[in-house]
Amino acid sequence: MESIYGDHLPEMNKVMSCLEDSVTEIRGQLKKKYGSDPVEHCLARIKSEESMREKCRRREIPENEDSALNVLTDAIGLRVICAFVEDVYTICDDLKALSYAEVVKEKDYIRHAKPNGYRSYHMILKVSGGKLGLSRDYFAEFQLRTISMDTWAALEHHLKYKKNPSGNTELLIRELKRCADELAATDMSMQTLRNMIYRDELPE
Ligand code: 0O2
Repeated sequence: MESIYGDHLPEMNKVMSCLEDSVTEIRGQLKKKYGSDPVEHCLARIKSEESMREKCRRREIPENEDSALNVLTDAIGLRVICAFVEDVYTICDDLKALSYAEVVKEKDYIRHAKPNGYRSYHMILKVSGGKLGLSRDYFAEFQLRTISMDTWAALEHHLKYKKNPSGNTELLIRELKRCADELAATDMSMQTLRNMIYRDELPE
């Protein structure tokens, strides 16, 4: 079967590498400026053929190249895991300043957590093909979050796909939300501690 991405996979990989390089450069600059790396780790992936087709079906849109590259915007995805909450916003600002991409959508699920407790900062970038010598523009999704937010999202993702034999779904949802809120409170405390320690060195 032909790829849902047509013959664009090589260019998509180039866009992904370019964005990864930009994150590395931003990290380097911030490390030089403030003495510590604000990013714990960064993961990048092209959404698998199977996941992309599944998402098209879920959205009830055609399983084709147009849907994968023009309608859905997360074929190229990067997840940046930061040490502290304020680092997320610092990295976001630097990504917004990239010369070859523009932000077309942002969702601040940190200040406005999803009802289930999910927290993360989502940003869709439109990467200019013209500026990178490519045949077209590409969308890429950034998910930026702290270690705690990432831990919760990973565990919730596991549980979401598990059958709940207890039948007590409401309790499960409530407990997941409670864990998310406790982790968020811990993130706030850790941020306060860091601000006390690095009072004179952090960005305003
Ligand atoms: P996958 O397989 O992880 O990629 P939109 O139409 O853009 O407003 P969309 O695409 O749902 O709606 O965007 P949103 O809300 O920004 O979420 C996009 C991605 O964030 C999801 O991708 C998940 O990866 C992650 N995410 C959002 N909500 C949750 C949540 O409650 N729990 C966890 N663990 N992850 C979440 P996909 O395509 O749904 O899945």
